[in-house]
Order: sequence, then C-alpha cells, then structure tokens
Amino acid sequence: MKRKIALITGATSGIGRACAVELAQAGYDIIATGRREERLLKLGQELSSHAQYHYLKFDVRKKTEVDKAIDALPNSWKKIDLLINNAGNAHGLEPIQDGNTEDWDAMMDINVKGLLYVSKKIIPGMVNRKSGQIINIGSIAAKEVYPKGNVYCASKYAVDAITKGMRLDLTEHGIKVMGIHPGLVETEFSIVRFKGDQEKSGEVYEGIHPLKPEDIAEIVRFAVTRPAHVVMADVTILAASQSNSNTIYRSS
Ligand code: NDP
Ligand code: 8X3
Repeated sequence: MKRKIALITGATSGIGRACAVELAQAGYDIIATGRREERLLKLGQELSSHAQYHYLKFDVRKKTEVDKAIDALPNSWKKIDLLINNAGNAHGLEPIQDGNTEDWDAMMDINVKGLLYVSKKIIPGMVNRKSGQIINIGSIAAKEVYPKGNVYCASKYAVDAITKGMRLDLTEHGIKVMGIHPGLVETEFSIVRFKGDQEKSGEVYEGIHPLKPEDIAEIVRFAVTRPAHVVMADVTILAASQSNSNTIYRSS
C-alpha cells in the first residue's frame, strides 16, 4: 500500500493535535508542526506505535523559518499527500475602537499569512504530482461576524476566501481543497484569546456542551477518506447548543 504523509500545522494542541492522533490511526505518517518543541516530542512518543513521525518547529509568522524547516525535510518526507492548515488563534475580544494593534497583527500574520507561507511551500509538489488534499481550518467566524470578533472574523473570512481561491486554481491539478469550519471547540483557544485568564476562558464554555477537538478530527478523517471522485468542499460543525456564533443556549 502506498505510504501517505500528512503535514498538520498547530499540532501541539487542540484540533491539530487531535487530527494528528486520528490520522495516524487512519494510516497516515505524520509531520507535526508548532513552536512548542517539548509537545512535538511528546506527540511523537504517543504516535510511535501507529505511524512514522517527523516534526518541524517553526513560527508560521516567520517566512524564512517556514521555508527553512520545510526545505530541510528528509527526501523520504517530502511528498506530502495531505496538508492541514490549522495553526491559528484569536488574540483578544474587544470592540474595534479598543482593539490592540499587536493582537490584530498576530491574527492576520498567523491565521492568514502563516497559512499562505506554509501552503506556498507544499502546493508546488502537489501540482507536480497531480494529487493532494488540503484542508483549511476556518471557523463559524469565517461565515458570520460576531460582536467584538471583528479582526479574528476578518482573518477567518480570509481563510474562507483563500480556500475557495485555492479550489478554483487547484482542481484542474487533481488537488482537493476543503474548508472545515468549527463552532465552539474546547481547546487552548480561549486561554490564548484571553491571554491566560482562566476565569474568562472558562466562561466561554459555561453551561454548554462544547465540541471536543476529537469531534473535528473525526470529520477531518471522514473528509480525507472519501473516494477519489468526492470532495467535501465546505463543512460547518457547531456545538448542538449553538445556532450560530451569536446564539448560544446555556443551562444555568
Ligand atoms: P489551540 O490554541 O489549542 O491550538 C492552536 C495551535 O496553533 C497550537 O498548536 C499552536 O502551536 C499553533 N500556533 C499558534 N500560533 C502559532 C504560530 N505563530 N506559529 C506556529 N504555530 C502556531 O487552538 P485550537 O485547536 O482551537 O485552534 C486550531 C485552529 O482551529 C485555529 O485556526 C482556530 O482559529 C480554529 N478554530 C478553533 C475553534 C475553537 O472554538 N477552538 C473554532 C473554530 C476554529 P504552538 O503554540 O506550539 O506554536
Ligand atoms: C472559534 C470559534 O465562535 O469563538 O473560531 O469564533 S468562535
């Protein structure tokens, strides 16, 4: 059976980490990326009984780091079949007039430009081989703007637009491009958004049953294991207690 390699950005935590575990179980060899090396090492130990594993430590904001890390992949890891552009976060939740420009830079640089830098390195090989699958992790925030979500939502709208643009450009090259858009998933997302404030981040999930990262990973596995003639182009997955990003039913 042909070896399949998945490169997952942001695999040190949350959705990316769960995708690495799920895809290793589905038979993929895994290239995990992130900035926290100790977590990348630990993930490798965890996956060692299922899959071959390689990790790359880089900050997606830094194009030279991205280029250097991906160029340094050993030949046996260069043919990437599946790219999951997942690395990203929200930084802050403020009305636009109070927004912090460093937070704005972080969200645009990581969620949008970082995704582009990584994609730019991987897509040419897929085009040459005339095969590949790309999943961009967007968000319900890529579909609806919510109060104080302003720049985070803008970054995710951009991810949605880039996903559609990639699909237009890459379909003729035999590459499937998919957008997966989660609602509320309990990960380190809110801890990062609120800069370590546990109380505020806990409130996001209070009185609801949020999605788990594994719920998203299961759908990613389903998406990438469809027959050759099927592409799951665009999927939104919400927690059952939310109707959209603004309307959330909480038990008291
Ligand atoms: P986590 O905070 O748990 O994980 C974020 C991941 O992104 C980490 O592995 C982190 O790795 C990586 N990352 C962040 N910044 C950088 C950077 N500058 N360079 C490299 N890697 C980086 O959050 P989630 O798992 O929830 O988020 C994953 C994706 O899912 C994001 O794109 C997010 O927007 C999206 N999403 C999340 C939802 C949620 O409710 N949780 C809902 C919808 C979408 P490290 O810190 O080691 O670099
Ligand atoms: C993360 C989900 O609703 O906080 O993208 O924007 S939300």
